[in-house]
Amino acid sequence: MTRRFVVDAADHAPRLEAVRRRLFLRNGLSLGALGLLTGCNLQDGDAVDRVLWAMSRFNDRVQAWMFDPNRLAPTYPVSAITKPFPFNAFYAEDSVPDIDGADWKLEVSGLVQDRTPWTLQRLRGLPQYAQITRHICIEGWSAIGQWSGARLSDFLVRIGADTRARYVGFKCADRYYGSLDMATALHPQTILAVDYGDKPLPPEYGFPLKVRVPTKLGFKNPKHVAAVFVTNDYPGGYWEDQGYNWFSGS
Ligand SMILES: Nc1nc2c(c(=O)[nH]1)N[C@H]1C(S)=C(S)[C@@H](COP(=O)(O)O)O[C@H]1N2
Ligand SMILES: [Mo]
Repeated sequence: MTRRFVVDAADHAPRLEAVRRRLFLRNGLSLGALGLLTGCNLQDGDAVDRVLWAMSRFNDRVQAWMFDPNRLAPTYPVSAITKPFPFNAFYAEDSVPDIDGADWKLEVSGLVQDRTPWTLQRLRGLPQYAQITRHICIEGWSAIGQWSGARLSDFLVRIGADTRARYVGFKCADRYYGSLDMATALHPQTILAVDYGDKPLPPEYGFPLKVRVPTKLGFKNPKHVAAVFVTNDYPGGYWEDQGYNWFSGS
């Protein structure tokens, strides 16, 4: 794969080689090591960009194939929880969406049997799981928090999702969007978090619903989720479409 890539792009070979090495470093890092990484954007020319995008998509497929659905992200004791937990979004904290939980509904679409929207109360009626896990942001910080909610896998079964489909996508109230491969969506630690600590998720951390995916980097954890859909068409994501690797996890 690597050799063919260099031959095809002979004109750009030296430069591509350097960028390739950088990309491999980024994608080859473990979640732990990624904590040390600061965000770097791919700022090269069009040709280089296209090859990099193709490679990043290729890496997604290899990583998904290597993903072990039984491997769990580390969990921590209550004493390890980071206080205060950091806020992060593509906007400042005073622009956090103001959502009324009473008339909020989670929309459901795509390859599912039952598209009835879900109320918060109904989501809370599914078996709830509490997890203390580490959130790792690609911008170079990490923090430990406790999130609780239903397993996304239980929810997918309840809506009659086609779990042979490739992706589960999410749309958020703040124009953010994202997606997971089906194996990660079905992972036992992937939850529809409605509580932070022992209280409902506060607005800044994603009220009323954050998809908490401890096997993935922070940007793969959409907050203020408004809609979920099941699809075979690659849905991308807010940061993924700007160059971050889609799989971004372990
Ligand atoms: N809706 C929405 N979800 C989002 C984001 C965002 O801007 N909007 N930012 C992502 C990123 S990059 C991070 S690190 C985490 C931050 O979550 P926190 O505020 O709970 O720390 O949310 C992720 N999910
Ligand atoms: Mo992030």
